[in-house]
Amino acid sequence: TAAIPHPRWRLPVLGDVLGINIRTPLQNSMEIGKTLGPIFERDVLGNRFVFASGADMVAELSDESRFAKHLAPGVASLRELGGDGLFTAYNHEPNWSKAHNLLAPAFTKSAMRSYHRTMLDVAGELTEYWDRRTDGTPVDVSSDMTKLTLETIGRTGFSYSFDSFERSRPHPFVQAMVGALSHSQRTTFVKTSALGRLLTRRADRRNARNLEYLAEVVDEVIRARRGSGDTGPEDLLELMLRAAREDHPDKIDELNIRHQVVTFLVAGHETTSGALSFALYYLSRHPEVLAKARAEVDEVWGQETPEFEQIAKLRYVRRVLDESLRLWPTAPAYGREATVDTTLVGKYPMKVGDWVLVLIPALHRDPVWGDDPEAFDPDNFLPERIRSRPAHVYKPFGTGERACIGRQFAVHEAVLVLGTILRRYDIVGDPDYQLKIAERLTLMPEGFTLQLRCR
Ligand code: MNH
Repeated sequence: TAAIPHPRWRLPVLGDVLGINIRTPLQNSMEIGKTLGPIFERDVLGNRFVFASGADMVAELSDESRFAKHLAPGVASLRELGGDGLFTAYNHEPNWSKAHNLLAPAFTKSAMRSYHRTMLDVAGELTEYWDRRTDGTPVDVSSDMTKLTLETIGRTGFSYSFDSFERSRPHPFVQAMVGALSHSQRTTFVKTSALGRLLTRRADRRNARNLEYLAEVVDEVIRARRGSGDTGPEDLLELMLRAAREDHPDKIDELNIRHQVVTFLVAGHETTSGALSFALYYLSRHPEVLAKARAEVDEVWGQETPEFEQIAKLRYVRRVLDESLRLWPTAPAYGREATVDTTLVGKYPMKVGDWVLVLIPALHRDPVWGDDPEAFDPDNFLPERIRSRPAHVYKPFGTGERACIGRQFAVHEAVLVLGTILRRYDIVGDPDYQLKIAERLTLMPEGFTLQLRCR
């Protein structure tokens, strides 16, 4: 067995305080990993964290007969918001399998086909909105991608519109959600001490107001449906309400339905928005990639409105998305716990319940990705290159039974939107912009703007 390395300067009580920035814990961990290697530990105010990112380690951690999802502290504190909803449920909670079974039909290929029209409509609203901004005024990419993805999940999942493109400011749902995610990220560790709990009281009160507001929006979404008669359109909400009406064995109660609604409204848009924003950033920085992607859209779509099948035919655009999620997986870490006493890569003993965090951006820079893993290269996802790498080295959507249920949804939406933008606009990034990444459990480029011109 081997010792797990940790930073050199370690204080009693405070732990590894050097290099801590509560606003960018993920980027700090990546920095530390550069010197400490593919497995290391950090002590944050007396809380021990092990980060693992070696390809061999993550392959083992993906073995569902030895490991399972672990709710790491930053995610566990989101239970205030998501309760035992799909994302924040503990593995043993009965509502996880019930909701998973109930909602699985909403994530099949035929379900994706049924969302296609709505996704096109929302992309159309984005271009209408952007067409009015082709006079050289820069558009704030993350903010507009968030309008788009929130609108898409609202309408496809709940037949509810946030009227995002009619607003000049983000919908208050977005502000409250960003507040809640940031609060959870910033206060999780501080709260392990009595002093910390005292210090966060003000922020806690603000957070309580955010949570209350989010709950009101969920109420409103459900009320809007109830008002529309007995059965609504075949969407996520209808699947849950119908199960309750028909006394289905997997039915979930009212409280859990609320947890699922807020879970999908948050999980269903925040990460996709970041993914689109990073992809647009890289496209604006790599003219040769942009030209190739656009040529593909012109060839496959021409001037027609794309049919469902024509989205997946944008193979190169898909590789741009995959490569963006390689460099900046927007849900950048997930927890895995041992379900049996075991030894990780033959060196690090783990008892049942011991857990590690998979640091996805570091895994995505493992030597298996070649000798310049920082370089943006969509060809990393050519089929022959994928085949030449071991399995389990690409995990933007997590792993196993608790992996992302919305993966196909996100990919269909993102490729559709990138194709739409590339076909319609010349996009010009600010040449002086330095990529800066905001963290609020998820990752998002901050302050990234584009200038648009209709082609
Ligand atoms: Mn998503 C779980 C990443 C889009 C709904 N998602 C996860 C996990 C990752 C993830 C990683 C696993 C977390 C863990 O192990 O703790 N998700 C993404 C990314 C995108 C994304 C990078 C976009 C890009 N996710 C979406 C969309 C939806 C969605 C879109 C819904 C429409 N995700 C979920 C849900 C879970 C999840 C729900 C929890 C699944 C479960 O545990 O059963």
